[in-house]
Amino acid sequence: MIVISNRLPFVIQKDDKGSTIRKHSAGGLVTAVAPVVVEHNGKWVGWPGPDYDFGAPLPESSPDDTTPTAGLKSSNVIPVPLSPNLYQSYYNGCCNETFWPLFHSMPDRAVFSADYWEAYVEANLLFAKNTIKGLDDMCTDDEPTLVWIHDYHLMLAAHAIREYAAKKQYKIKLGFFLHIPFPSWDLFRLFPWADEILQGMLACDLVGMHIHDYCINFIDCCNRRLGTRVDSKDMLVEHGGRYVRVAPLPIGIPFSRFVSLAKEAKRTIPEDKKVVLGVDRLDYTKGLPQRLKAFELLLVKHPEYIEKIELLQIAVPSRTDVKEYMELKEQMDQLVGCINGRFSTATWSPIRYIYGTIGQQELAGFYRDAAICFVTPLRDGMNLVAKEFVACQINSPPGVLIVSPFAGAGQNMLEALLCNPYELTETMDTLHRALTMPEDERTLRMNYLRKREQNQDVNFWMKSFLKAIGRLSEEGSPVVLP
Ligand code: ADQ
Repeated sequence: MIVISNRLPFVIQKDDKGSTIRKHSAGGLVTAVAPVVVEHNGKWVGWPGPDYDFGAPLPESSPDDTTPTAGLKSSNVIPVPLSPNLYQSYYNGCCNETFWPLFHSMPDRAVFSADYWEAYVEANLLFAKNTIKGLDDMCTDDEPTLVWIHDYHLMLAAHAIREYAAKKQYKIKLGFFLHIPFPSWDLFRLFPWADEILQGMLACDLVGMHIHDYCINFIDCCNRRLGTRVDSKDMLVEHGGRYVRVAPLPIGIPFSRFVSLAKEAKRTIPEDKKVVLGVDRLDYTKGLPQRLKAFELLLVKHPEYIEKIELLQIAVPSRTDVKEYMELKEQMDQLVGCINGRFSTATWSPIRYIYGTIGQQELAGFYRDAAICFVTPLRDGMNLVAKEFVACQINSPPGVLIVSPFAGAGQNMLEALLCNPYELTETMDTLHRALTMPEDERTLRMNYLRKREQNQDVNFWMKSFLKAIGRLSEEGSPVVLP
């Protein structure tokens, strides 16, 4: 198995003494996929971070490393060299300023630049070339090698890998998973190089996305832009004499790890306090200003909550060198200041705002002790925070999850309360409903939510992906399209 992602599962950094070390990247993807790469002696291809000097030996994991990447030897890792200029135009430019807003249905924020696109093509080719090095080491005559490409950073990488494997007669299976939404045809067609993107993704055998709607959008775009024959019922696209399977494969979280963390975490919120919790990267897709405004409206319309509840918003700094993100930071600082200035009393402030990363143990404590988790993105591929919250709800009676229908999580966490974050009154009313929900209803809803996340955790997701791509090879003969 070869996994390709924009970043390696750890960042290579210099410590105080100038030695190169690995800094583990936490996250469900790494937790689930790294052990499989280790078990099968596979490889992980990705950018190692700006501190790594190319050609220098890669650091091995330290003997006391207990993270999921500890078993990845340097021979299992292929770092992709990207110059600072290339990284700027490919990552900050094309990925963050073009694809991120466009795929989140915010075309007004998207920058369409030929220079960014050129950098994207070049970077994808570099990822492909480095993957090819791994193929030479790994491909045998027996089992096909699985090449698993992750996310919108690498939508063009598959084509060159497929061509090379065909030339060398290597048996491979190419899978792609998109972690963000796939937009509708009306939006996707705005991208000037849309054909190349679709063809790049169709160079795979399997294209996985979080939910059915994104898959249907993708299939529709293939049909309307490329004129390919598609079967929307069986989710197949015919391309270059092959059939590409498109599958909804909703990602899960390491459920039992979050339960253990929640069991061990210290109390974070006093028992007599009701906290509404928000945890997000500081990103304009997460609907943070709307969330603060809905909370403000609640205090106006329901003054009985004054001095009784608190909104605890934890926001991780993200993409801090992109202009839109700097502006959002300023907007949040102002809003928090205004609302706190307006409602604070001598002993209480309505909003506690943490701008920073917190450790997973402490985070699990907040998830466990909060009365409500307030997840209101304007658009979100899935949203793991909603899932982590329910995993950590081990206290009785439990809290309430509110989630936006515009997140993938809103489509399959059916027992959560849904609210449209664009509509402040509806959001405020939903918050009020959650704060006054009877205990038995909270328990019933939370039990269902927790059961589903426990059954469909991140390992389930990974196995589902592997099964879906394996099924293709079992079928062998092409499927007849209507
Ligand atoms: P993200 O946009 O990063 O992921 P999300 O799914 O919410 O969004 O994951 C955020 C992660 O960061 C969570 O695991 C959370 O615990 C962590 N986190 C958030 N705030 C934190 C803080 N202050 N301190 C520490 N940790 C914090 C993309 C897509 C999503 C999709 C995922 C996975 O945008 O839609 O769900 O990939 O496919």
